Amino acid sequence: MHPLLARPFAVMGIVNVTPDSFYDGGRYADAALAVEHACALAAEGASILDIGGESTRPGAAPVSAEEECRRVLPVIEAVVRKTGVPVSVDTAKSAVALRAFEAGATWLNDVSAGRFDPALPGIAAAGGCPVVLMHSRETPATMQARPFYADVVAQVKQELLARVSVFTAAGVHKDDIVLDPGIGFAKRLEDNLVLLRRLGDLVALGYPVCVGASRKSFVGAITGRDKDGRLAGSLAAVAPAWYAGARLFRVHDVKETLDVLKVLDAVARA
Ligand code: HH2
Repeated sequence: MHPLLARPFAVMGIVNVTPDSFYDGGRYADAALAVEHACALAAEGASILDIGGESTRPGAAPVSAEEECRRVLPVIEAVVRKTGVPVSVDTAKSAVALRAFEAGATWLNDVSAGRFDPALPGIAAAGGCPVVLMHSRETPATMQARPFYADVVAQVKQELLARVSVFTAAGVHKDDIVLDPGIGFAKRLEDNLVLLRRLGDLVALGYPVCVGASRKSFVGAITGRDKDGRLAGSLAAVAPAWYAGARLFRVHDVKETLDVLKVLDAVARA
């Protein structure tokens, strides 16, 4: 297991080099601003920085590999040089992952878990790095049209394990796999809530679990807040996930999330 995942908790800071991400779209589309933001998240205590160049919000327009590379590569290079904090590339494209590894990324975070690009598992295996496999269905354009599960926990587990098989068959070591339930991806409100409440079932598969609930619309649906007012609700979602055994939290708000995790951990150790 990667040392970062052996800790009681770790925070993955989100760096979206995009014009259209659901929360911070356009804020860090400029490379210099994205690097500055990443350095700030590193200074706040992020254990890893997740750099992405394509929004995956519901209905987002797809981006070419060339455009994604143009956005993320200079940011990855500079962040690796300046922070020394590990960088993951948030991409579903093998061409982007390959070039991101060359630029210094040492983790792969794939919201499609290899469904969009059959070459990705092989590139991940060659990279020999940890891979976050996130659950979703269909594509960002269609995933929220009619999501339905008879038993969301059982189906997410089953569908993720099928993706694990594809990655291990391509040569990815089991110890390098991290699972993510994909909060907000092809999920109804109740699906997100049940997945958080029963996250222990996913943890019980034996893989480290990453959770990304930060500022997502399910928090808004419950609290009635727009994306700028969802910090407290997002922090609340960290607690059940951590109690269930999730250890990696993908968030926009690093220092606040770390404060929550430090208190949860201190209470658990008392
Ligand atoms: N959520 C988003 C993107 N990547 N990766 C993992 N592993 N888990 C997640 O929950 C997850 C993810 C969506 O959030 P964000 O990057 O802030 O928005 P956008 O996709 O609009 O850029």
